[in-house]
Amino acid sequence: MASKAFLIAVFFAMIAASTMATNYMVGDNAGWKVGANYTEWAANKTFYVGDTLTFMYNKGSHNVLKVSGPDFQQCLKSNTTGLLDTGNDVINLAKPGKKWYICAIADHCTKGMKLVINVLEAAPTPLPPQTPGSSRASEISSFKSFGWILAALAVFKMMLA
Ligand SMILES: *[C@@H]1O[C@H](CO)[C@@H](O)[C@H](O)[C@H]1NC(C)=O
Ligand SMILES: *[C@@H]1O[C@H](CO)[C@@H](O)[C@H](O)[C@H]1NC(C)=O
Ligand SMILES: *[C@@H]1O[C@H](CO)[C@@H](O)[C@H](O)[C@H]1NC(C)=O
Ligand SMILES: [Cu+2]
Repeated sequence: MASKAFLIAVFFAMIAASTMATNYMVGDNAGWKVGANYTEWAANKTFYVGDTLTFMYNKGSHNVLKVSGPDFQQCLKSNTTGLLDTGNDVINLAKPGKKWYICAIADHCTKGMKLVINVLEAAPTPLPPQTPGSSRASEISSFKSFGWILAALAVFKMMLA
């Protein structure tokens, strides 16, 4: 039955959408380099466990070092364990909390090659862009929840049939 297949497709599409991870290109088109502002880049982004960061740069010109908060403040390279230097470094944000990354080459860190982000526990169901102060967001939210319940009921009924 076509409608059954359609409902199954809708159901799994909703699951996929709600668990979709985001891959962030650090610096967007600028990539990982001296002269970009990574505080500004990270400013209005929300990172969740399961998202990934990709650092793109010319191999040999830069690298990526995960550091502690104090080392980050002072651009210290006291622990170079886990240094990444492929030029296309993908980091999986596996745990929540603050993460600090710097470039460990020359004085690049003090010149601004440093990124701090805060990773949150779980990604919520994505919502369309909202206008602050409007009640539309909660309407959409309850509409989506209703859709979820309908989809779940439909699949449950099929499983019984
Ligand atoms: C980077 O951007 C942040 C936030 O917009 C700003 O406060 C800071 O001064 C900028 N840093 C540089 C080096 O321009
Ligand atoms: C972040 O969002 C605030 C509030 O909407 C805005 O004023 C600010 O310019 C944004 N910053 C960046 C770097 O996009
Ligand atoms: C050095 O860094 C590695 C990887 O980030 C970490 O596992 C290790 O605990 C650190 N060592 C010290 C002494 O901080
Ligand atoms: Cu560098």
